[in-house]
Amino acid sequence: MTARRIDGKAAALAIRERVAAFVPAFVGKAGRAPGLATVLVGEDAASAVYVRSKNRATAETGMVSFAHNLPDTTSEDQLLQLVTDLNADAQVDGILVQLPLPPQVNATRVIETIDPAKDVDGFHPINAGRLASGLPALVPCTPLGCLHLLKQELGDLTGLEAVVIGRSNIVGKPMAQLLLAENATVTVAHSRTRDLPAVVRRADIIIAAVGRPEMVRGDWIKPGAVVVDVGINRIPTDDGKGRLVGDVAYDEAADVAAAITPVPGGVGPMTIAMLMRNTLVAAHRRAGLADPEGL
Ligand code: NAP
Ligand code: L37
Repeated sequence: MTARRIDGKAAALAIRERVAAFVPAFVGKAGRAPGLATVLVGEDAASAVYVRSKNRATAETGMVSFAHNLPDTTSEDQLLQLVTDLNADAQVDGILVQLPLPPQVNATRVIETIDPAKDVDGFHPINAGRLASGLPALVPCTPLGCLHLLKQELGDLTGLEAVVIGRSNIVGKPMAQLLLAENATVTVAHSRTRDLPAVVRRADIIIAAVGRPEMVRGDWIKPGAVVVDVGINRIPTDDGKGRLVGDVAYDEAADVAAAITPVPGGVGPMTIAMLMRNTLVAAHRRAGLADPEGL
């Protein structure tokens, strides 16, 4: 075990404290605190945990959270109506609709209905397009958190070989755009990639966002690489509680890598910290104030 363990919990706490420090000045200028509306539909256990953490972090940061918990029988029209109401609500700066949504609801339609200025998840096509075009955008929280950890570990990423495993709109694609904007040389791998181990062996930076427990093995990793493990997989244990593991075989990888994020305690807490950041930024832009500096 030679790799440095990247402490996402500590980095996330530091970001949340910095966000909190901006809130009183915002209240002074805008006459209200930044507000985040969360929308949880149905009973997905993991989603319920994450949304509760997000609401708690919002309050701890001095912002206001508006929690909407809807039954899994909610129709698409009902959800679109709620989003339309939140778009029109002046107290709400950020709208987060937690995915996955039940099958009767078309997630794309819901995302496209969110006001791009309130899209703190950065999932609206306007924000995805702005990110890809190098324009100011709201950027998805998980890749933003990964980038923060990478820059903390490596400083300038210019010229480094980055391999992103996974091409989802939530993680893989925006991650690739952020790395490209930092002048890394970026490869995006996916389920049709031929000889994934050989592709990953080229990488100075590995981002694993697949959803397959411990798929990335130690012998896929170039000595000295930095590994960011986005995967959250619950695997069964004898006591019935289950155990969280990432997409990377941690112990094997830690013998080869220079630094690696653990699961839990790595990217997960950063996702929530970056949501706080995006909510603060959205509030400033909506109030006609300059972006908070040094976040
Ligand atoms: P997703 O939408 O299911 O995408 C998974 C990606 O992995 C797809 O692009 C898929 O390829 C690729 N893939 C699947 N099997 C593969 C294989 N055998 N080899 C190479 N690539 C393969 O998942 P996601 O939303 O991006 O999430 C990925 C993981 O991150 C999940 O474990 C999720 O729980 C976790 N996550 C964590 C956070 C956090 O805050 N820590 C946030 C979001 C997600 P195709 O496109 O070809 O199907
Ligand atoms: N913004 N994020 C946004 N929108 C969505 O629709 N699905 C989704 C999404 N994903 C998300 O919230 N992911 C996420 C994953 C893990 C954590 C938080 C958010 C997290 O806090 N993880 C902890 C462990 C939590 C646990 O024990 O289950 C960690 O340390 O990794």
